[in-house]
Amino acid sequence: MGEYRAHEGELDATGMRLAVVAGRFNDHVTERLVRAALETLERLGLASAGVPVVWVPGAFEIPLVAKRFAESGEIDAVICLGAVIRGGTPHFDYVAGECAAGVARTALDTGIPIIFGVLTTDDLEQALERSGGSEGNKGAEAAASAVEMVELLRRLGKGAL
Ligand code: INI
Repeated sequence: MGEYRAHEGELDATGMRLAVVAGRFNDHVTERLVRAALETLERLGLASAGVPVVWVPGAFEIPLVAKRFAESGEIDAVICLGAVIRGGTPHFDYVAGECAAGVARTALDTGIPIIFGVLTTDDLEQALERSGGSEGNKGAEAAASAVEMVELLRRLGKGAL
């Protein structure tokens, strides 16, 4: 392959206005995601004291609050954190599907990065693995994705292409 021009956002959160929306359902998991997200933001230069964390009943409610933040004009990106665990209930597909669709739609409708840090797993064990266990922490990844996207969009907005 020949030369090409790559564009990637940098991981410096200094001065960014970020918000977290977290689902209380399965909060023993989502609490671990929230903590990892805030720790990551601290590491990337943003004091967690300045990052609002809004708890909603469950993943289904996340998009509505994310939309409120995105439309406020005061937030650069929203980090959505939740845990939808199948556990043999058909409810899973509705909750997980609507949450993902709502998050995606809100990002496209508002132009603000709405990051999908919502675990969708078959069981609790998988959820624990992905919230600080053997598979890392989706909350930390989501926080880094938010910072990267804010920086990337800023750069593209300045005509970097
Ligand atoms: N919400 C979740 O965040 N995770 C789940 O696993 C879950 N399950 O399995 O039902 C869940 N349901 C609640 C849902 O998000 C709403 O809060 C509820 O339906 C009220 O609208």
